[in-house]
Amino acid sequence: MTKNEIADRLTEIGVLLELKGENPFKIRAYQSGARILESMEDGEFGRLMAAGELDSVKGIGDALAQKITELHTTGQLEFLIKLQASIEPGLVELLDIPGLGPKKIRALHDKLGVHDIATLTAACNENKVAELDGFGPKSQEKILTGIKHREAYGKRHLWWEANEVAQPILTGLRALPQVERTEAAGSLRRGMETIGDLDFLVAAADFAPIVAWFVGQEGVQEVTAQGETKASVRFASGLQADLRIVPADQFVFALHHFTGSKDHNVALRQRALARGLSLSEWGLVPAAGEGTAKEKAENKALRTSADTEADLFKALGLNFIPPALREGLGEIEAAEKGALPKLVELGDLRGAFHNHTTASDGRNTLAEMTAAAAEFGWDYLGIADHSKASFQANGLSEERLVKQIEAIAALNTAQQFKTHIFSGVECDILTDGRLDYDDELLAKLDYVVVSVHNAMTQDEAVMTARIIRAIENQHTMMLGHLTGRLLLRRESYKVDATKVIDAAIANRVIIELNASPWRLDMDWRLWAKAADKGLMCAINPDAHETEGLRHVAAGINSARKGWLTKDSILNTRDLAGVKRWFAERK
Ligand code: DGT
Ligand code: CA
Ligand code: CA
Ligand code: ZN
Repeated sequence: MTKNEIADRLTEIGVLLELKGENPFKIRAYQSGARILESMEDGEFGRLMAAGELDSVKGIGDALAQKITELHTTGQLEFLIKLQASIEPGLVELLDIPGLGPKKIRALHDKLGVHDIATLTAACNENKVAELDGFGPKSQEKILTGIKHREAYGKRHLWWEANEVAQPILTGLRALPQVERTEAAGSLRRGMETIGDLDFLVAAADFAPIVAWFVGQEGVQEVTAQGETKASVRFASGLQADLRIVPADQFVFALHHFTGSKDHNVALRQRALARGLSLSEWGLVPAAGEGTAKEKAENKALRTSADTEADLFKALGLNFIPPALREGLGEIEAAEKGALPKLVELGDLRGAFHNHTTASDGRNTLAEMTAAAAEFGWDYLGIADHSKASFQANGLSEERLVKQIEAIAALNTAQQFKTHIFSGVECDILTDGRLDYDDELLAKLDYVVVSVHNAMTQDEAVMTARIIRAIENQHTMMLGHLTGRLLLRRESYKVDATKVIDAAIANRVIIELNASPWRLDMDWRLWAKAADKGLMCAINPDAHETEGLRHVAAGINSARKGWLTKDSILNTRDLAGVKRWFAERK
């Protein structure tokens, strides 16, 4: 870790200690340590570190020198990790609000019981902050404005919600006569679970009318930048969108560049350089010679032409790399060897498991959910309502679950729908890892999904053992939402994913890819390796209403980012195939 990064960590320690109300001398030691490092020259720092003489610097004592050394050599600091874990995440979030430092947050916490943004908002609305010593009506006002700003502008956005904004913009752009080609690029195109901003790319010769349309769209709250060939706008939700317009013969290069990711771009640019070529948003040109990349690219004679991204990749000796895989995680090496996977597609899904009905906390009945699945053309639909321990979700008692099994059997017999219904359950994993129903009842179901819904603050070892015990239950066929995270809203519970994955493989238990746009759990970053080891996946919408079945599309995004193929996803199999899988597992 570099000197300046270390200084940042020391500053962070100071802030966190202050947030905890620790001894002011201790706090000051970290603050001044950070300042000393910042003003030190890199060479001097390196020399002192190598000689082990950091503690000879005035203001850096033994303890601080040790921590700096640990950060420098390992890039981590045990002390900081523990400190971070010891503070409520809600309190740390409050630091983002302008005008609120650690001291003030401490006062709000101690005097008013404020521990996150919601409780702070409530305290302001009750005028309690205005009456507090050291605050006042003006600072209360400022805090409220800060909270509103943060909610509206400061955050990332769910892919699902960003895509709902993006699609009509694409449709609008395509309808303009000047627009020759257009695509959404950036993280949206790569299918990331959250989106910082939207990036639109247009090929055209006549720029002005397109820029005018873009900044004049309904819903634009502010035009944050406007030029001849580009513009940026902000919508009421806080989501921002960038537009760039390029000549048609640069479109593919610009599309590739602005699709990213940055890591992928850097790696691909290096590959180009190794072949004597320079790759940029303007084109692919010889690296040597006169002129900047842009000047060279403008010289058509030099630019390799490309009508599609496949041409671009081919010019670099690569197979086409789907945007989902462009994260700089080995995709270029695989493309070179012709070893890219044939990624799963939305059209591959034949049904889905883990869906709720009005029997627990869903908003549509069994028949309505089945009708919606039939309309999708799905061969089967799995119903997995909550179990009795999830009383807050109206979980089913034994009697009610037996009734549901009978109702599903009757619907299947009546053949009212083309879609077959599987009887499942989303059974709570109790705090010690036992399941919420006894074996006799679980045996009556087609399949059992097990999930954690309570005691989410258990420490990692306890939580991991709890989930593994549930996986080892002979009736368990799928594990629901591995970490319980809610994107942009709630952190994961602590669990050792590798151990759980290994246990699932050993017990032939599927881990779901919960496709709810708020979850996308298990995370795509874990899938490639897990599937390689033999883990099976099910893309489960966790639908609580008919509309929710559509969320499988978000799950497909993550599955693709996780390099998954049809073979490792149960719900790409046909009805007979799924029945066979269930039967073999029993
Ligand atoms: P986001 O918006 O935070 O969800 O993520 P992206 O990937 O959409 O990032 P954004 O909007 O900042 O930029 C779009 C793409 O443009 C990015 O994925 C790669 C490319 N790009 C942007 N800045 C750089 C850069 O400094 N270097 C390189 N190589 N590429 C960049
Ligand atoms: Ca972006
Ligand atoms: Ca952008
Ligand atoms: Zn659940």
